Amino acid sequence: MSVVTYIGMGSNLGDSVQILREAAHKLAELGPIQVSRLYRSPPMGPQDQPHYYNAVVQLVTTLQPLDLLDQLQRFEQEAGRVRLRRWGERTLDLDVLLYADQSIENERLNVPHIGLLERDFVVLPLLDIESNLKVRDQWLRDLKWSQASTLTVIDDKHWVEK
Ligand code: A4P
Ligand code: MG
Repeated sequence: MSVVTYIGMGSNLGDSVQILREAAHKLAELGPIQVSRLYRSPPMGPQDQPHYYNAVVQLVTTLQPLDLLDQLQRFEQEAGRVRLRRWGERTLDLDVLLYADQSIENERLNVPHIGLLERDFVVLPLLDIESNLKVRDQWLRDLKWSQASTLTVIDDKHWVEK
């Protein structure tokens, strides 16, 4: 059975836009996708690292949660990801933000993704795709900073095809 999932994408090393574009193409091999606009955002965490490029992809897939995580981690490896420091720079970060309306807690996976509600670079792209999303009893569209944030829109929803 297919479920609707949302994947958060971030990159701040290498040719980030191209890396995110390739990641979206790989996600499209797992099922139908829709993409958010493309954003640039100041780093959360250590400030001595480049700005991030962020986007969200909605993926409809038959993969079970851990199988989906395996695929995301494979794509991260293929993008040459090296683990340097927590919240530090990376060529590609792919996070499972939402998996249907399920709550998942095990040693490999926490869904909804921890910190989702505090991160404008996750919430605003989610709202590009779906304006009716409720996470932990909170409507995303009602979050105060959902109108004004530190994000810059870099490109429209067609950035993956360019
Ligand atoms: N894991 C648990 N839950 C999940 C999930 N829902 N999705 C586990 C994906 N993975 C999940 O991840 C560490 C472990 O988390 C995985 O092995 C998986 O089993 P990681 O990607 O290797 O570690 P990380 O990403 O360095 O750590 P962390 O704490 O997850 O970092 P975040 O929270 O992803 O933050 N600033 C801006 N502006 N934009 C960004 O995108 N990203 C980060 C990374 C920091 N600052 C940023 C951005
Ligand atoms: Mg991650």
